[in-house]
Amino acid sequence: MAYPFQLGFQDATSPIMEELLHFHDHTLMIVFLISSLVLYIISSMLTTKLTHTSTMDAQEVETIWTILPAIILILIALPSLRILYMMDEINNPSLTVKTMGHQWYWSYEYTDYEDLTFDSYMIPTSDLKPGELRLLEVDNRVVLPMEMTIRMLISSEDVLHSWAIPSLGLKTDAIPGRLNQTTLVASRPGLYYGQCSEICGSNHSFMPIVLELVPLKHFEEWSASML
Ligand SMILES: [Cu+2]
Repeated sequence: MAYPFQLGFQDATSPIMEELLHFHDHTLMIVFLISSLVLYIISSMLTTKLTHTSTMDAQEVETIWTILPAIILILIALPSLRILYMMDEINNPSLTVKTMGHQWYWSYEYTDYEDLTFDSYMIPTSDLKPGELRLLEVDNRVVLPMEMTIRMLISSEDVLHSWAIPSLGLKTDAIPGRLNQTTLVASRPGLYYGQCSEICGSNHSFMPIVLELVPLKHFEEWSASML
């Protein structure tokens, strides 16, 4: 989860999020280089008289400052497309979990099991135990096996919501009448927090998401205890 005054992203928990972090750093590097160049040019234009004939009118330099930005754009677009297609891929999921957004809680359905469904409400601040996180803890966590491909199906029962887990690089809109799909792979166990990321109403801030990623053996024990 995020810590106070955090500026960057949360640590990556899925391979996709690692890719996204790399891409973010790569793009930001280009932005910094362009910004410093522009800043340098602005300051030199303000402090000098540009009277050199070969910079006032020159085909060569115009060719360069047309082609160079095009190359830079390609250098951003290609890795971006690569990650886009990686995120779209679903290879043979081991488990499917359907989540529905409601005003204002999430409900989960493990469709591979006969009757494994539950609602997940936020724990009110007055009921929190010491060490629990305000506005983030829920009464029923989504327990999932780690290191496995899980297919998340996301939809909504009333208004637009968005099911988001930053450390897994997931954010999928929950749209009434439409079933969205995303892949979830966690490379390590732990608790992962997220919040509804679509302004959905007055209690929008009070429908958090908590994933509990555990080894497969523990997941089996949990699912058996839930049936
Ligand atoms: Cu919502």
